[in-house]
Amino acid sequence: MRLMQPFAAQLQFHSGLIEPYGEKTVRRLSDMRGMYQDIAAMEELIKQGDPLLYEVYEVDVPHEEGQLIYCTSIIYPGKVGDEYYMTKGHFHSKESTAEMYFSLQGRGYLLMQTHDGQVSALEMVPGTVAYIPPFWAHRTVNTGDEPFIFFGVYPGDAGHNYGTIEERGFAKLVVERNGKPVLVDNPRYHPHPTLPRKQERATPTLPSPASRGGNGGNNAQSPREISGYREG
Ligand code: S6P
Ligand code: ZN
Repeated sequence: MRLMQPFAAQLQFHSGLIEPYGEKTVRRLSDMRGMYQDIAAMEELIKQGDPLLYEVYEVDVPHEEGQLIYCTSIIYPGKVGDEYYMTKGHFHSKESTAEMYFSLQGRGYLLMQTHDGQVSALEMVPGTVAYIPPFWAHRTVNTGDEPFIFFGVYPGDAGHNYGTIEERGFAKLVVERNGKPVLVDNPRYHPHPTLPRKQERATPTLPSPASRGGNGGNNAQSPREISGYREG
């Protein structure tokens, strides 16, 4: 690994812009074909102008072991049918790598799941610092009416595996019911075929009381810091 010089970037909390950035990813609805339930609503929105769903600004750091990649994600408000705008979602290619998300603006949910069927949904509001442990796929959802902006940092050699989520989907969807976000089962979810399934449980609504003690012995959550549920 070559010796790098220390550097800093400037992050605007209100817009999510981080400068200088090395790469900007832009995802429109047409990049998300197959990921929303209401295909007719999706095709109609694409026809009407193909809305911008989210952008990611990534600082220029080598994608190699030992480095830390950092970036901001900006998910715009909106829905496709009754499903909120969301990211594609991915596992890290090197699944033993973790990630942290620091929520800056707006509100939303961080959906996570493992290959063996465990599911987690954490509410994200400004100030929430969420930890995505190794082996958890992750997707973020904007459930508010303003941009949902968060800062993320992850190992340089993590890489991104989108294919598994493209094929199998997420076990849970975040949809609007009576003006509120609710977590429901994804009827089109294809569980991993070779792994034993967790027993099905009733799907709670969001937000629900925080579940405790299921995060590997970390008891540091206060009632204000976390709202969501975890299955498995
Ligand atoms: C990268 C990290 C985020 C996402 C971004 C967009 O490991 O989790 O920067 O890349 O939020 O989501 P996605 O699923 O399209 O990469
Ligand atoms: Zn990630």
